[in-house]
Amino acid sequence: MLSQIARLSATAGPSEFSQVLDRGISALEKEQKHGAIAGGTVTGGLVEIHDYDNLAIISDLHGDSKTLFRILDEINHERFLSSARNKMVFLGDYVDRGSDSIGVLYAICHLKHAHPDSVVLMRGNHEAPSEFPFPSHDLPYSMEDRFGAGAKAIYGRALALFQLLTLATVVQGRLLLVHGGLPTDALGDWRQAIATAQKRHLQNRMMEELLWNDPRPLEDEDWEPSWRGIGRYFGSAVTKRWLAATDTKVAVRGHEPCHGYRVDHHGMMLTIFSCREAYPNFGAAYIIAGKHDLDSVNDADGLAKFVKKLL
Ligand SMILES: [Mn+2]
Repeated sequence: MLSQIARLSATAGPSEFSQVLDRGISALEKEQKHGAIAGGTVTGGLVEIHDYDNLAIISDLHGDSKTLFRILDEINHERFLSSARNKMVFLGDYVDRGSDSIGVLYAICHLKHAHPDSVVLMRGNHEAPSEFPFPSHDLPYSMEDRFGAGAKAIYGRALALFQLLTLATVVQGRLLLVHGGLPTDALGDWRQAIATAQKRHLQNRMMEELLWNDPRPLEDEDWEPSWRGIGRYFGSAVTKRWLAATDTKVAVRGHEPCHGYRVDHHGMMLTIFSCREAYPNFGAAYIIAGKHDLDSVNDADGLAKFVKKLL
């Protein structure tokens, strides 16, 4: 059965879609102002979750609303999100490549507005500031296609939404969540660095590396240039430093298609990917686990037990 959000998103016209975007924006502005969601803190681009019952992690969607709606269905999202003690974290890359970026944007804004304390929306490199190069940013064209003359204003609202998205999420004592990877520059005050990365993205590399980096099996150096032409490939020493600084056990990220999930950096890093429309040769998966289960997770292989692959 098609969920209610699926039906609403498929029929939304320009004014209804703008309204949903604006509701997502105001929910994000509110939590920035309060500096908090239930059981956690919000400091600029950083969300820290201290107190929760269950955690779901959904990774790159790339306009694949069909897979998103299947995942939401499997999680029984209405029930899951009705408790502010349950957290659903999205790792970013909502748009581009798939056929329904608009449906995915509609869904995440709708969910954030309806359940502001339960939903964390992170930023992917496809939601980066416009100063960064987009290799394949087709969102403006899909908007023009669907909304005609109103598309330009709506795209402007989407860019305003992107600026408010979270850059890193720490699940206390356990997980460090980012979209791309871990920054390679010397780690000073990491909270401050992430919190201000949006404001300072033209002055330092923090935002670029969080959104674009990829883990690689480098043992003799911290990083090497990325084939993406932006961001860096980083080695396990970088991951080890970040886990120690943030007092977490596993780093979780998306950004690269894989067969459900992939483990790197001697079990310190888990990659997860949640769409398949634009990547038919890979698998889609998500994570769902109770706090009790997560409290006993000490590495990526332990976390992988809670990866659910879509059949
Ligand atoms: Mn990405």
